[in-house]
Amino acid sequence: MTPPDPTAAEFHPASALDFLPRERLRELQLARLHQTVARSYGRVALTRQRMEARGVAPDDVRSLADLARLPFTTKVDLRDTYPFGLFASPMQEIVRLHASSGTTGKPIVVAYTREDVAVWSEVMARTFAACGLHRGDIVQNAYGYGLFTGGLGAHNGIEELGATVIPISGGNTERQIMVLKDFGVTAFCSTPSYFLHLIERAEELGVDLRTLPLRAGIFGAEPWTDSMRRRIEARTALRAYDIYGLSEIIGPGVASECAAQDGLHVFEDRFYPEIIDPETGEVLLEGAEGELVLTTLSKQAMPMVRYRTRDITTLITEPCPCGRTLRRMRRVGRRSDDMLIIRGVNVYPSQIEAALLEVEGTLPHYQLVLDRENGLDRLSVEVEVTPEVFSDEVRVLEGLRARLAHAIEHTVGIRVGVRLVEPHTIDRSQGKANRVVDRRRKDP
Ligand code: DLL
Repeated sequence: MTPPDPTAAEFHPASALDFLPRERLRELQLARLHQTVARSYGRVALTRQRMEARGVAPDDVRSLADLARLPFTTKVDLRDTYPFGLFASPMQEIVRLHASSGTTGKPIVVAYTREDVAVWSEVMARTFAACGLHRGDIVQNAYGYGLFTGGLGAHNGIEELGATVIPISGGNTERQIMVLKDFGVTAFCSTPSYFLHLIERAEELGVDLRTLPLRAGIFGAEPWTDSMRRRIEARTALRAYDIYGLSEIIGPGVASECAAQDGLHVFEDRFYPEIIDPETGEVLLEGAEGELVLTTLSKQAMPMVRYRTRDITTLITEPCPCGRTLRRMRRVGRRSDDMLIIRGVNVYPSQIEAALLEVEGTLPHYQLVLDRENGLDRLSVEVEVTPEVFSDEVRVLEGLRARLAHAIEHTVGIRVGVRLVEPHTIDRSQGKANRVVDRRRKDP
């Protein structure tokens, strides 16, 4: 692969930051880290209390390694200080609020100053540029607009890049397909699960996506697998890129794949990544798998020091063929809190997805159903089959079911029940897919 020329006309100027020499990048990181820690210490009561309790002051941070001396911030801290307790700017300087709906109770509220919005647009422009987009591209943005950061985050980035944005938001799949066909769309943004749903609907309507100019899919906001990517790419003419981010840090725009499609470059000049042992909180050696911890390096309204994402990944330090000097992270397949323990074995939804996709004849629409029987957790997998397979004989279906059960057992190490269901029985989400249905009644 020839590294792109950052001075080329179609390149967004901010992308030059992706190619800084590592030494220069480290200087920038350290200078910005000082500012962030001082700002958070000076303006956020929780940070000050925690740092004082540990006996560290902002001046004690002299190198990037000193970051490890600072306390973590967690989702619980955001809940406890709901709604505005971690803001470091007065409301007069805050131009935008977003919120992420937690699974329980109150959402988490995040804030942006005008400068924060500009940085967000910049990292999103770099994201799209890394995925090969430029001026002249027509981008259909089907991430949800609203309190979710996906819609507006991508929107600003597409405009910043100078490409054309179609702010269609999520849902109304038939209208999405009409716009895709009629507007000459070259790139599509949504969750991967929603795009799969769109592919399926297009096939039912007799629209062949392969004949359209659509050449890139910018997918993220939920875990997906390489097998899912291959399925998407095989049924369209596009290349599917993975992008990663979270509201607490900025929204989308934390990390992005590039043409190599092999790990996501972290925009390290804006967000400093560490990998820790989720049990002990210790920083792990380079190349080890663990929980991703992020420190924002230029956020004004809500600086985050050592935020524990719960996302499990690995940092890749080897140079990337694309020429970017930014380190990469492996795609996030699981979170430390989405593990199910079934008969003593740890099971992650993404492992089940990978196993299902090894077998032909299913649609990658699936759900894990948790039940409790005689005090024991039981997991079964409901998976939709393709319309062609569904109309086959019982014997064929039984063969498929057995192959799926075998593939899952091979991957996760335990036998789980597999139920084949008709096409369209599993709920389609416009945004993040809900993979786990918990039907366990609390034991009396
Ligand atoms: O999902 C921001 C986003 C929007 C990212 C659009 C990418 C595209 P939240 O709603 O706060 O923010 O959810 C963040 O989603 O901690 C991960 O667990 C998960 N997640 C996000 N991107 C990916 C990805 C947005 N590419 C949480 N792969 C994160 C796996 C992802 N998980």
